[in-house]
Amino acid sequence: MKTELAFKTVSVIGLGYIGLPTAAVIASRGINVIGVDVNQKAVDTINAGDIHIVEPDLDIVVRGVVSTGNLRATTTPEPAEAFMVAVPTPFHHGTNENGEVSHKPNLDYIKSAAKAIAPVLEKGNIVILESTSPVGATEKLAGWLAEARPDLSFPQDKGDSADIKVAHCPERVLPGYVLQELVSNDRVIGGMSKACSDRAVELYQTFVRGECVITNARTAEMAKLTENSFRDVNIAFANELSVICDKLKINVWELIKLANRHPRVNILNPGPGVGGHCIAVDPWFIVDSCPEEANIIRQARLTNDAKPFYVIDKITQAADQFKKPVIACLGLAFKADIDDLRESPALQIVEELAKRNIGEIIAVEPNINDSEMPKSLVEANVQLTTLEKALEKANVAVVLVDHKEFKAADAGQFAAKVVIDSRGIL
Ligand code: SAJ
Repeated sequence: MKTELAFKTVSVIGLGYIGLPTAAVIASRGINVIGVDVNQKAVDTINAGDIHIVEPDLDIVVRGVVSTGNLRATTTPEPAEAFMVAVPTPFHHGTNENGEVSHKPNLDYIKSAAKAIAPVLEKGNIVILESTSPVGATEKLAGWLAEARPDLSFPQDKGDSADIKVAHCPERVLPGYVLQELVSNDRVIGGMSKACSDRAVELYQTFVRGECVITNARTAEMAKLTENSFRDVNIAFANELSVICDKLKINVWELIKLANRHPRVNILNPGPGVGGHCIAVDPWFIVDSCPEEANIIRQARLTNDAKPFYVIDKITQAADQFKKPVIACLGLAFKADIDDLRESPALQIVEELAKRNIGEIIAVEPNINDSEMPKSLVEANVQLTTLEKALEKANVAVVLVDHKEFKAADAGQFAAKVVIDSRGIL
C-alpha cells in the first residue's frame, strides 16, 4: 500500500451497498471523498454521520470519516480527480419475439451518472465504472461522456493520450463482509487503454491490499459476470440434485458430503432458490449478449428460479395432512445471518403460501423487528414471532434460511412436526 496520496479528491457516484462502503474506506485513508446520490434522504443521513443501509461496522466507519470531514455527501457532482460510478444495473423483464422470457440490461442509471458528472470533468480525470455491467457498458459510458464533452478527448479515440481516462473495475464484495473484502479482495482492473489501467491501479492501491490485476474493459466486465454465473450454475446443480434425491428417496445432504470427499468435487448447498441482487441477475447479462450460446447459464437461472415453487408445493402437500395447518416459516432473508429481504426466495415462498390460503402462516426472522416486516406479509396477516413460540404452535415447520439461531435450535423442538428443511441444517 502506498503512503503518499496519489489522489486528493475522489468522487463516488451512487451511495448504496457498494458506493457508500467504498467511499467510507477511501475517506478513511485520508482522501477527500465527495459522495453523490440522487436520494436526498440518503445524502442527509450520511452527512449526519448515519447510514441508510445495513452492513456490519459500516456505521462506525461512516461516522468517523464524516466527523473528520473526509466524507461529504451531496446530490450534485463536484470536480474531483477520480469518479467511481457504483449505481444499480437492473434488467428489464420481458418476452422476446419467440415468446420466451427475456432480461435486457438496463443501463439508464449509468447513463444518468455519465450525464451528471460530464459537466464537472477536467483534463486528467479518471472515470471508473464499478457497477456490474454487461460487456460493452464501459465503452458506452465513455461514449456518453464524450457526447456531453466534445471539448475533451477520450480513450476510444485517443488511447493513452486521452484527456480523460476510463476503466471498469467491478466490485466483488460479499454482503455482510464488505468492509473486509473491499480491502482484501484482488481487483480486476480493465482500462480502455494501458494509461487508464495504470491510473486506476494507483487509485485502488490507496485502499486495496489484494492484488490489482490488469486486463481490458470487456474482459473485466465479463470476469465479474463469469464469477456470479459460476456460482449460479453450481447452486443450480445442487438444487437439481436435491429434487432428484427427493424422488429417489436419498438424503441430498449426506450425498453431497460423501461426493465432496472426492479431491476434485466441491458441490455447493441446495436451498429454496437463489436470492440477492447479483447472482440472480448477472447471468442474464451473458444470456442477453449471447442467447444462442449461453445454454447452461440460462438453464441454471431457470432451475434456480423454479426452486421456490418446488418448495411451495412440498409445503402445500405437508399442510394438506392437517385440518387446521399452522405453518412456521423460519427465515425471510435472502441468505443466512443478514436482514436483507430484497429478492429473497424465502420471502417469495412465504408470500405465495399466504396467497394460497392453505393455513395459518407464522414467520420467524430474528434479524428484523415488527416495523420492518414487509407490507405484503402484514397485509396477508402473517405474524412475526420468535422461534420458540412458532414451534410451540406449528404442525409444519419449514426452514427457509440457515440463520445461526435456527442451527442452534434443539432438535426436540421440532419433534412431532412435519419438517421441511430446505437448507439442510437440522
Ligand atoms: N446460495 C445457495 N447455496 C449456496 C450458496 C448460496 O443456495 O451454496 C444462495 C444464497 O442463499 C443466496 C444466493 O445464493 O440466496 C446468493 O448468495 P451468495 O452468498 O452466493 O452471494 P451474494 O449475492 O451475497 O454475493 C455474490 C458474491 N459472488 C460470488 O461469490 C461469486 C459476491 O462476491 C459478489 O460481489 C456479489 O454477488 C455481487 O455484488 O455481485
